[in-house]
Amino acid sequence: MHHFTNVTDIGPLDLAVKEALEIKANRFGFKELGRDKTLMMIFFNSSLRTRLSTQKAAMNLGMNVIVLDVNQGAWKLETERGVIMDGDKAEHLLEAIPVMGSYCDIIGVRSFAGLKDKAEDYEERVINQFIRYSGRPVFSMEAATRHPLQSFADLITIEEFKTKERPKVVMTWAPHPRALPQAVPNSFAEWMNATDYDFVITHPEGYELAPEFVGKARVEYDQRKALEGADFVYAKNWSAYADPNYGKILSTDRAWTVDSEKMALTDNAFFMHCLPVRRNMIVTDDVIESDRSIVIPEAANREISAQVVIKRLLEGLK
Ligand code: AN0
Ligand code: CP
Repeated sequence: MHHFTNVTDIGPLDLAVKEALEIKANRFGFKELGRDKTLMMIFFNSSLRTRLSTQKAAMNLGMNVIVLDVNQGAWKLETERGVIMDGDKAEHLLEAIPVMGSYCDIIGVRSFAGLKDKAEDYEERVINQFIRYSGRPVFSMEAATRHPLQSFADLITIEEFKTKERPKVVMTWAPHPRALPQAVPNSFAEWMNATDYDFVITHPEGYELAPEFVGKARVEYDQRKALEGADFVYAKNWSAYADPNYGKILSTDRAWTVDSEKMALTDNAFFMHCLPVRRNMIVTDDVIESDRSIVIPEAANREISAQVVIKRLLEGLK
């Protein structure tokens, strides 16, 4: 594997999950692979899980790790070409990227959507510039349109907890006070569509995701109907994708919050969320604290998904 930004980079999902479960049972079995190799993690946005789990995964593989928070201590970076740099930005991304590449063997990048210019976000300008100019294998730690390490961890978690061959997985929009990217739901849909699960998306009118991510999923506007018989409930907020409302909040209706009455419509479903989650906006305290909530093992699997990806990138270096 040379780069990891979406589901197609990982190849057959059954093999990826098999490798993940092997690594989970033997995390330190590949310590020689990363010896004297350096992972550089570049954060343009905040993180708890991605930062910690990815660093842990790299350490399991024997790597050295450097973390840079671009907005804390580095020079402010210009990302547009042709700009006369007489403002507050001291350095251009086009110099910063190859310099960063010169100090490491693999680069992880987190760069969220700006939610102002749809074309710019959906072109994935920042991570694509890292791929083009760093000279290193690059993986996404959540880019503008996808969060594949999260979706891979979600898939591993569903495979571990499912009791039916073909579970019903329902991704439901839920309210949130700030405008959030579509990366997590886009990516989750992309990975679920690559399985043979019964996959349903439910959201209020106006929150339709990009058709290339919705794919073959069933879209149901009635949340209660969507939840009937679900085996997994995957809650997430996202801002509008469709024009002219790109990046906007159209609703904060707490009638969409996942509560115990909604969970009672399911087939005793497991509750999932990528975290961080706002309680009593996205999900009530009792649901997230219930014995059907698997948000903690889901987050723990981020170490495993990251380790599979970094291992494969290390193998690709040879
Ligand atoms: C981010 C998002 O929704 O994309 C990161 C989730 C992993 N969430 C927030 O900014 C709250
Ligand atoms: N789920 C996730 O990516 O969390 P962080 O934003 O804390 O990394």
